[in-house]
Amino acid sequence: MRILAKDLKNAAEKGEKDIELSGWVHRIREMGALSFIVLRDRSGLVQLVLDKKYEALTLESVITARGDAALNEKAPGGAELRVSAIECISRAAADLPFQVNADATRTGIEAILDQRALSLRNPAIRAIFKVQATIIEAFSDYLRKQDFTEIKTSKIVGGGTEGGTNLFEVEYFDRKVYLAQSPQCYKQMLVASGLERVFEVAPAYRAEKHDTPRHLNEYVSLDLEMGFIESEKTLIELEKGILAHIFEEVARKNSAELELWAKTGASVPAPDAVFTAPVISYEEALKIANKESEQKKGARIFDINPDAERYVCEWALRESGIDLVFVNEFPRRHRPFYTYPLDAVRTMSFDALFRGIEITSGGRRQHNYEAQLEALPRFGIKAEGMEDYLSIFKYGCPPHGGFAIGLERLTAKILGLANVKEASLFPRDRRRVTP
Ligand code: AMO
Repeated sequence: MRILAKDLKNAAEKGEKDIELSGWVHRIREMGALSFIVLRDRSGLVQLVLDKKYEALTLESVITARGDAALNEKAPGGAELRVSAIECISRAAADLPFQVNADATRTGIEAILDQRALSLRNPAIRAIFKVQATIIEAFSDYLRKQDFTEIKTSKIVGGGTEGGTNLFEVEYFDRKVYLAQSPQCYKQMLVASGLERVFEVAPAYRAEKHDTPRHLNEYVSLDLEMGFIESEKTLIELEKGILAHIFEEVARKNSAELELWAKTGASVPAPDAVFTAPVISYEEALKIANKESEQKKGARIFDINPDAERYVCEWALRESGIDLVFVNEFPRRHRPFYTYPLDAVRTMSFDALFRGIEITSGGRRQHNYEAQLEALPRFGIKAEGMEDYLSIFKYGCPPHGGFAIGLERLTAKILGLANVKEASLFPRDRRRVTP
């Protein structure tokens, strides 16, 4: 009978015989005439005991072992397989360029990323993507239950949406197009199409030249957009519900994965605590950040920069017991052209800051055709080329808004990873386009 590593103890308790396990050779230890092999499959690690040396076996070879299950308190998982036959299905070359069974928290990021195909075999490194899968599933499920429709929009676009020059140019037959910085215009169009509530999980592209622990050139954006809202406050409440559900699901499904990153402080906040996260204005956030900064560095802060994000999160943790905080009412000069104004200076926009970093931006959008036309030049944008987008406002569009959560940032903060690149399967940075 073929079983998984995680089920061996149960099989041992039942005294099951002639069991088969298949997987990779994680570790080999020889003691006298006995060999102890740790086998790794998708469910975990188990110990195999052989009463002879298996000279030809190498680390990372793929094997099938048969034998009887037996309880053994000293073995990982509390059981072992007493092997009667072993078959090497795919022998790994002995010159492994990455030590798969090493402690991931002590392995350098460059080695991890250079050897991605092998580093993903490390249980802790692979665990990052189990947690990430739960985040995507919980985000999507929560929204489906709220009557949101999942969409997939094109990543090849005619122009930018988020401002700035961080666009990747692509040759498209005989003309230049760009990789989408976000699905912003499309998600708004789809709200106006009558879908009203949409979400998308897809890559977004930013030609950021700087290499920082918080930026990727390709990241996964958890986007949503909904019609008939009055202000960003509805969106903040929605995001609280989503985050609480994500944290609940990660705690429920991924306790083993969190355990593998215990050294870096992996944990999720209690779902209930999410609802107590403070909502403060941009002005208040700046005041808080400056108070902290004056005490610590003596430097003035003029914008919600990475230092300010950290300070405001530390404040939120002290004030409300959770290092999650929503900052709203950003000044118009700091937000993209599509943002809805609150007054002459402020907008109905917000960011979510979690454990010291911005994980979300969002807000209500301008849905008035004339007002949008008038605003464009102030952002240095020409209406020509934007006709498709602008027509949604011209021909009837409800008040609406939405936001986007950066998947890698949220994953990294849950697991205590120092760099978002660790939370991207095949990260793209200025130098790295392989594997
Ligand atoms: P923004 O540009 O702030 O907003 O992006 C939203 C969230 O995406 C993540 N993010 C990134 N993660 C890794 N590397 C990057 N280079 C990167 N850039 C952004 C962050 C950020 O908070 N259209 C709006 C969203 C909206 O209003 O709906 C937008 O894209 O977590």
